[in-house]
Amino acid sequence: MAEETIAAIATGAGEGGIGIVRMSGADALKVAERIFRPQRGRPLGGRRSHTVTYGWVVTPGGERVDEALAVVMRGPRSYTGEDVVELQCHGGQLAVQRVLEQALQAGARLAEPGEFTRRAFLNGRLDLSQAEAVIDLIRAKTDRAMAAAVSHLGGSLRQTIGALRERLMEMMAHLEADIDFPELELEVQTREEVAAGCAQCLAEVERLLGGARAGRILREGLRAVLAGRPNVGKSSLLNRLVRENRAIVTEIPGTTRDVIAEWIELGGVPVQLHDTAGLRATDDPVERIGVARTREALSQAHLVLVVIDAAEGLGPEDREWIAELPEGAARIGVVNKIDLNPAFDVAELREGLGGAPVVGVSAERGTGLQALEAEIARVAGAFDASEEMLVNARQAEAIRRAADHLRDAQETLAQGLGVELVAIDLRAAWMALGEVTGETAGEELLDQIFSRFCIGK
Ligand SMILES: Nc1nc2c(ncn2[C@@H]2O[C@H](COP(=O)(O)OP(=O)(O)O)[C@@H](O)[C@H]2O)c(=O)[nH]1
Ligand SMILES: [Mg+2]
Repeated sequence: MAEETIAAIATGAGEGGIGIVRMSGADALKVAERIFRPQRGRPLGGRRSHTVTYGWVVTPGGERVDEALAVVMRGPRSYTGEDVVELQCHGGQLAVQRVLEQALQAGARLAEPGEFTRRAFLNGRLDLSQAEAVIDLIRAKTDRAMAAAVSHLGGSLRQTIGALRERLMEMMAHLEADIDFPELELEVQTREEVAAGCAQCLAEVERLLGGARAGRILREGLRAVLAGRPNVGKSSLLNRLVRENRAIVTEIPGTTRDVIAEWIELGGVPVQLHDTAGLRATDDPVERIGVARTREALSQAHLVLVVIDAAEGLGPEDREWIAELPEGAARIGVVNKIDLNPAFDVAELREGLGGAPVVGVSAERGTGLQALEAEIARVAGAFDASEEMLVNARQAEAIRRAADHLRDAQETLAQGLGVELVAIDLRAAWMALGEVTGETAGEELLDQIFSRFCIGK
């Protein structure tokens, strides 16, 4: 069954130099021919692929709607793999809207969100990891997130997953031969080979999962929390780091009651910096809620900036809350108000923080801030991974299931159970990995993915 021809505005809303209306499908050229008059020469249907024609978009009555360039790209050498025509007209809201209306009247249907890319996927022009990279690229907010999307768009994840699945397929074929011809007594050798293969695949899969955390931080940002006793200068530090008077600073302890979050970018990684209420026991009901919120922010932190007042040093109350910090979070000791006590012994604090880096700063004078930023950037950089490894949450979930099945296979082998049981585990891993590239993705999953797209993409 031939797919309907779809049309949509492919450029963003608002005014621009040009606006593009895109059409794709078996009748794209026919529809375009009805609404586009070339200035001279043959009608669009007679033009060669990948050529540009100057002319006018017209109504059925021949009235001019807009001046335009028509780009003809015949399938399969087009984005969707189908015949595609793009009409590049003037970038006003009304101009593109009126051109689109002509296309819809001439027989095209309005495209659904992501429908062009979905067709590209269904026609084998892209795999699912590349299709997802299209939307990640459009939404990228930092250089690294963009580089990861470009890498996936180029097929890096497709290749990695493809190679893994091929390897699994080979191992399954070996096992099938054993199951079908047990009299050949190949089993001992096969078991060893499959065990080695499983270990290799698992190592590769775990490498990818290592990138999942980094990918998440790139997309969602590194959560860094300023914590410490009241009045040590947390709010002053936030204001310095975001270069703006965002948080209220006073000499009155307990000024900050709610958690304030601001974004900065360090080392290509978005960092969400949280200022918090000081950690202390208090009778003030509002401050108590603030302290509870601080603890909540701490429990979700990737990085805790442990702020100490240089004039006071590390007290017993500090040791208490530091001991309760979440295991997984990185730490940086920040000795503020170093202007008041330039002789502060930094080594003492480093010890109290289990060897974490410590920097001396003065939020008031602005000293030591570069060193602090460099330390934060270093922590952010620890979530560095090659771009190809920066898989998204959906991909990570499928890869994690593949890892589980591979571990099951290892277990089954170790227990000396039948090879047909090992084959079942390997097949399950192979299926799970296929969800990343889309070979084994169901309709529902595709709906879910492509509904995140914008119309016209
Ligand atoms: N001398 C000095 N005073 C500071 C410094 N940083 C902050 N302060 C002062 O310390 C007090 C508390 O600061 P604030 O940022 O509100 O602390 P917070 O309660 O931890 O958020 C204010 O009076 C600030 O002016 C610093 O580096 N040196
Ligand atoms: Mg404060």
